Amino acid sequence: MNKIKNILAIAFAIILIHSCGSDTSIAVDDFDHEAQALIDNDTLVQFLKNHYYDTSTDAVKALVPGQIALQDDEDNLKSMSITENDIDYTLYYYTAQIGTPSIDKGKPSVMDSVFVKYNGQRIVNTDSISGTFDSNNNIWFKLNGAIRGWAHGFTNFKGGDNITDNGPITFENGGKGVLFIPSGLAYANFGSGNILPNECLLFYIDLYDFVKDTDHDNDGVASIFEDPDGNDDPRNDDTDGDGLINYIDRDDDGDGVLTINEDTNGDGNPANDFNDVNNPTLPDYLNPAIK
Ligand SMILES: [Ca+2]
Ligand SMILES: [Ca+2]
Ligand SMILES: [Ca+2]
Ligand SMILES: [Ca+2]
Repeated sequence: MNKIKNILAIAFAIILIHSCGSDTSIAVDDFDHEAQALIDNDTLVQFLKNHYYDTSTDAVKALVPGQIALQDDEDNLKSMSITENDIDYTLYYYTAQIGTPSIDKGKPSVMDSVFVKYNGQRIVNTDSISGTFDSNNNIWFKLNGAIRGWAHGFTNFKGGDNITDNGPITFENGGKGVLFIPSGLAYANFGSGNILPNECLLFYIDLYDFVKDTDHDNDGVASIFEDPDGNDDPRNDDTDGDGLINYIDRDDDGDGVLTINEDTNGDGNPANDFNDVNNPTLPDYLNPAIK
């Protein structure tokens, strides 16, 4: 299983990969991201008032009499508050199906790898949608490498059942919906390809499958749990200060013993071994005093 996870972890990620950790980090430029977040939210709210979800074609369309605007569709349109780089964003998502798999693994975390179908479109002003700028079917993504709107958005859906039978890869009963993403959780003030700076995006998504508790470095601690500072973001934790973030560091405390081998009780989980009487709440794999 670990081998499979490792293969999935290196699956490539086309254009969605470059939102964070690059040289052009959002945090260091002098653009007013806070003001843009407010503008984006106004844009999205207006858009949601002007459009509805056509269940017969699974498409977002301009509002017509007799239909319920997305903004008023309380059963299916939800939002989530997300703070990134100290700025508060609101991500909206429409749930056509949460997912009803026969084997229920729950929902992916922001660090998991997902197998998806998607179709991305730009929200142009508040009243129109661009053509597709990017789409794909049957492709793996690492959510922590995708735009943040994806990482958070997919956590609201469940994977489906693989019913492939000597034919094309086929899934059923997976999550299906639409993400409405503010620019700050997408390509921000840089844009990308056909996406203009500060443009909000819409993604039709199908979540076919995901690797529950994806473990990028195969050290026995799932990436989502390699978060010792407890801020729900494993992308900022580097216990030994060696420049390798813990979730891709196989020796997290830099003591020369691989994390996977700091498993005294041998249960396959290095996170529940505590052998330092002077520091009984610090797991050995994060404690360089215990090798
Ligand atoms: Ca953290
Ligand atoms: Ca690690
Ligand atoms: Ca170690
Ligand atoms: Ca253990």
